[in-house]
Amino acid sequence: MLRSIELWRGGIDLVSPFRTSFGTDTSRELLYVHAVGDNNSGWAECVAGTEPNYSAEYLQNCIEVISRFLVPVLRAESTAKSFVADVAPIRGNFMSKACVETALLDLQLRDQNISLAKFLGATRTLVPSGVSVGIQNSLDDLVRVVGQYLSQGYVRVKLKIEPGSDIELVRTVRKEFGEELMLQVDANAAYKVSDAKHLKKLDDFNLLLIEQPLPEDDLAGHVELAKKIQTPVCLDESITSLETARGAIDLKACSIINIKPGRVGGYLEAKKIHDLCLSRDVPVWCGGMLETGVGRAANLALAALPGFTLPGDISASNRYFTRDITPPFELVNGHIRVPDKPGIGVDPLPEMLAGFKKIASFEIAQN
Ligand code: SMG
Ligand code: MG
Repeated sequence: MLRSIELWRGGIDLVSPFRTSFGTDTSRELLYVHAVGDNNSGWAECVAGTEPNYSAEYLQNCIEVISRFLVPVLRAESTAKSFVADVAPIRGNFMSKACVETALLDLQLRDQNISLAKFLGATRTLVPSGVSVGIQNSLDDLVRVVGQYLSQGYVRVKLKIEPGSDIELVRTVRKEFGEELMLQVDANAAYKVSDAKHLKKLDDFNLLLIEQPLPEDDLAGHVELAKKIQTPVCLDESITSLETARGAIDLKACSIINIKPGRVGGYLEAKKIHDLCLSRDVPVWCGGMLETGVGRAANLALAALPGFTLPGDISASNRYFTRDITPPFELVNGHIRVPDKPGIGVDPLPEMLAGFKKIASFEIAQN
């Protein structure tokens, strides 16, 4: 039985600034939802950023949505599945919904003594690890940073690009590290469909994919672009549900999908998108939102499913933080181990949680 929902707020510095086409992050504001039951409790991390730049959602707004609209639908017997059904009439707000859903799922799986990986249908115990490289100040810096990551064992590199900082970056990294390197780019919606001719220059570099070149609502633009370039188009921001995934595949707006549970309302929806993509031969991979160990643990469970045939953006803890909130996730030959303990399989370390503030606690009515 669910007894209460707590909201915990904190923050953590990144080891180095992370620059994308929409801005630079030097730290991560954090919101955890803690679902407290009779015998166990579940944890989840909200993936929303401080500002509405990756998507319309942002952290302060998630606190409002969770407190005002999501917690009130909860009952003592709520499960992740019943919660998803109960919040269906509430539009959007996928990151808020995902966070509450995941905390409930973690609680119920701990009660049932089942790991999230097992519950979702994982087929692997190790997940190949890619790394997302932010826009650097110079090509020399880029080569140095990529070289460092490769020496640590990352099996795939993603370069953030934006207009004015794109073809040369890819050319330089290809030249320096060779044809064998698994390489892809992410534009975070920074281009227009009229840039197709320019983006076609990327075709020379044998990239795995280009991620979210155009704005999230420009599906028609992605259809047109995908016809004009050879580099496979992958969607991230545009995919917010099973329905948008199906639409994008049917329309041929993309041939690969980045699945982020936080962006699609949670792990149950993420699993449905995975199943659809598997049945349609659309490769998927697990994205990242600079999560701490709480969010990373759950993503590892998802990335262990059979349709995740491309390495994702789940890097080791030390790529992000000097000290993670959970025991650190480490690279082992370019892979990260999938947690096998019940639920998400990790807890925030008490000494790290001590730096957080419990900003709200909601009692759930008991029948
Ligand atoms: O978690 O390693 C990570 C970050 C991966 O590049 C990454 N995420 O668009 O895919 C993406 C970005 C979104 C987050 S930018 C703050
Ligand atoms: Mg992306």
